Amino acid sequence: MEEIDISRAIVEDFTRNFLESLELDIAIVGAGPSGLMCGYKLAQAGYKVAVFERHLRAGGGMPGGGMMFNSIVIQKQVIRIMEELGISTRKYNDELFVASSIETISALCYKAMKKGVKIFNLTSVEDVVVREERICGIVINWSSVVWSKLHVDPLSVKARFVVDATGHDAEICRIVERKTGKNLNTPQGIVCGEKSMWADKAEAEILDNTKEIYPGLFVCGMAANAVFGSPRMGAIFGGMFLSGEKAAQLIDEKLKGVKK
Ligand code: 48H
Repeated sequence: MEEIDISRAIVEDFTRNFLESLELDIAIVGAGPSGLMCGYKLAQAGYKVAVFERHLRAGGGMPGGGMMFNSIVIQKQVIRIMEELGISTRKYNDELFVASSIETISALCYKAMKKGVKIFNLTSVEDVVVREERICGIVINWSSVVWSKLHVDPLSVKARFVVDATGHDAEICRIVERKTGKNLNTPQGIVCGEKSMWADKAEAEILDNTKEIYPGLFVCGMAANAVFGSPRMGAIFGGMFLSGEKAAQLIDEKLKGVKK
C-alpha cells in the first residue's frame, strides 16, 4: 500500500461525486432535520439530490437536543416516520414521544444517503443563480474560505429547484430578498423574522409556511417559520420532519408536471 494511493482514491472519489452533482434536480441548503428529510423523500421518489452543509458534521440543531440534553421530543403523528427510519422511541404521554437526538439524526443521515442523497459538508452556499426571475442554482464555496474571509471566487451548481433548509437564519431567502428586490412570496415580500417561543402555534403553522417562496426556491423547517413570522418551538422536531416531507411532496408535484 502506498500513501499516494490513499490520496488518489480520496481525490478521485470526491471529484467524481462533485462532478455528478454539478447538475441536480434539487439542491438543498442545510443538513438539519428538515433538509435531510426533504432530501430523503426526494431521493426516494427518484430525484438527483444533494445537500450542502456549512459545518463539519450533518445534523444542524438536532444533536444538541434541548439545551444539550441530547433527547428530542416528537408528536404522535410522526411516529410513522420514526418507524420508517427505524428509530427507537419511548412514549412520554398520550401526545408526545421521546427519542435520542443522536440516533435520530444518524438514522436520517444514513437513510438519506442510502437512497442516493449526496451530502457535501464544509460547503457554504453564499449566493444563488437567477435567470429570468427564477432561481436555477446555487453558488458555493469552502466554508474555510468564507470563515477566513479569503478572497476566493466560488463555483456554481445548477438545480431545477433549490430548498432553503438553513434553519433560524433563513439565509437563502434573505439573499434572494436582498438581491431580487423584496419579491418573496410573503405578504410584505420580505423575510418577516421568527417570533418568540410558542410550541403549539409554531408546530401548527409550519406546514402552511412550507412552500415555494420565490420561483424555483422552496423553504422548509425553521426557516419557513422565520420567513413567515411564525414562532419558534424549542426542541420538538415533528414539525421539522413534516415540513421537509411536505417540501419534497410539493417539489415532486411540480417536477411531475414539467418535462425534463
Ligand atoms: C450551507 C448552511 C447555510 C449556508 C445554514 O438549524 P437546522 O437544524 O434547521 P432545521 O430547520 O432543519 O431544524 C431546525 C431545528 O434544528 C431547530 O433549530 C429548532 C427546532 N429550533 C427551535 C427553537 O426554538 O430553537 O439546520 C440548518 C443547517 C445547519 O446545519 C447550518 O449549518 C446549515 O443549515 N446552513 N449550510 N450554506 N449558507 N446556512
